[in-house]
Amino acid sequence: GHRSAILWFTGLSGSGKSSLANAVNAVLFERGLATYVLDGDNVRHGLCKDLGFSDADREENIRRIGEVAKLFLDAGVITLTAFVSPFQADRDRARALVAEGDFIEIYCAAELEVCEGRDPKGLYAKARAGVIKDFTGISSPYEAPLKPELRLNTGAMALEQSVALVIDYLETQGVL
Ligand code: GGZ
Repeated sequence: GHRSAILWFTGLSGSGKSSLANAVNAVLFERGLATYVLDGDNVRHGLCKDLGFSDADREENIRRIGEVAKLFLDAGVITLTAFVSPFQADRDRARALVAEGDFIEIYCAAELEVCEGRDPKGLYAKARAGVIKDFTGISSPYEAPLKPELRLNTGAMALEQSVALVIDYLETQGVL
């Protein structure tokens, strides 16, 4: 059968969250499902444009995203979120908004060295130089998920392999 769910991707900047969420989204779209990707591009420029990257602002960012994802879930949309979401407590609060099984935490577990090596936007270099403060992995913590539904080494695996593992998981859980 088909059912709605929240696919919550978490990981460092450059870990491949957005790429993976968008690639999974493309597969679901091909299957004719109602889906939506929430990411920094459509959330931090609008709903959360008043927020920065202090711990408190990240907490509020994730709180709002969790509430929006819950609304999309209620509307029957498979919702994919791609945010660093570095704090376990904030992810747990988002999880607690919905029924057990509807929240699928997917840890994009690329090593810091790999993410920093990619540095497509030069943000790690700026963080190392102290130009950007409170940068996750450099000057702000990342709490690795304790019990994610899926842990993918997105630093080593090909994108298509990660996509296949997510799709397989959704099939075993009856989402697809
Ligand atoms: C982490 C930052 C920061 C700081 C700007 N720390 O690779 P990106 O660019 O596209 O993804 C990062 C994004 C993180 O925003 P989130 O809303 O996902 O963060 S959180 O869940 O913690 O609220 C990065 C960019 O914004 N960025 N400054 N200081 N990432």
